[in-house]
Amino acid sequence: MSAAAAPVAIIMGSRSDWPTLKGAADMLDALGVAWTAQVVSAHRTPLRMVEFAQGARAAGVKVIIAGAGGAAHLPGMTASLTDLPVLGVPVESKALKGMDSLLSIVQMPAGVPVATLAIGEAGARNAGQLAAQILSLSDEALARRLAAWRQAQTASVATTVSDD
Ligand code: RP5
Repeated sequence: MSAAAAPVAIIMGSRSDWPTLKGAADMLDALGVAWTAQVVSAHRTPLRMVEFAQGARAAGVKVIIAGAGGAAHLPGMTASLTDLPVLGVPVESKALKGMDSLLSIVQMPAGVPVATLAIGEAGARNAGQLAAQILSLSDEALARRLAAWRQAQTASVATTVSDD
C-alpha cells in the first residue's frame, strides 16, 4: 500500500453525476483531505464496481463516497462488497427530482449499512465533511482543521437581514 494513497474514494454512476459529487471533493479540499474520483456504474460497469470495492481497502481507501441517481444501486452494491464505511449521495434525477435516488439508497437491509446523505449538492458536501470527521478520529491535525472550519462557518452567519 502506498503511503500517499488517498483515504477517500469518490465513485459515481456516471460522469453526469460529477457536478454534484464535486461538492464532496471541494469540501475535502477545504479540509486538506486527499481524494480520488472515478466513474463506477453498478449497471453499466458492474465488474469495475466489484473490482473497485473488493480492492479498496488494500489500496489504502478508508472511506468511500458513492453517488448515483435514479435506480441508484451503486452505494448499496458497493457496501455489499466491502466493510469500509460507504456514504451514499442521492443525485437529483430529472424525472423524479432525486426521490428515486434517495429511496434506492436509503432503505438498505440490516447488516449492509449505507450512511445516506441529502439529495444533491448539500448531500455531497456533507459526505465530504462526514468522511473527514470519520478520518479525524485518528488524525488530530485534521480534527483541529475541522473545528476551525466549523468556527469560521459559525462566524460567517450574519445576525441582520437587511441588505445594507
Ligand atoms: C445513474 O443514472 C447515474 O448515477 C446517473 O445519475 C443517472 C443518469 O446517467 P447518465 O444517463 O447521465 O449517464 O446510473
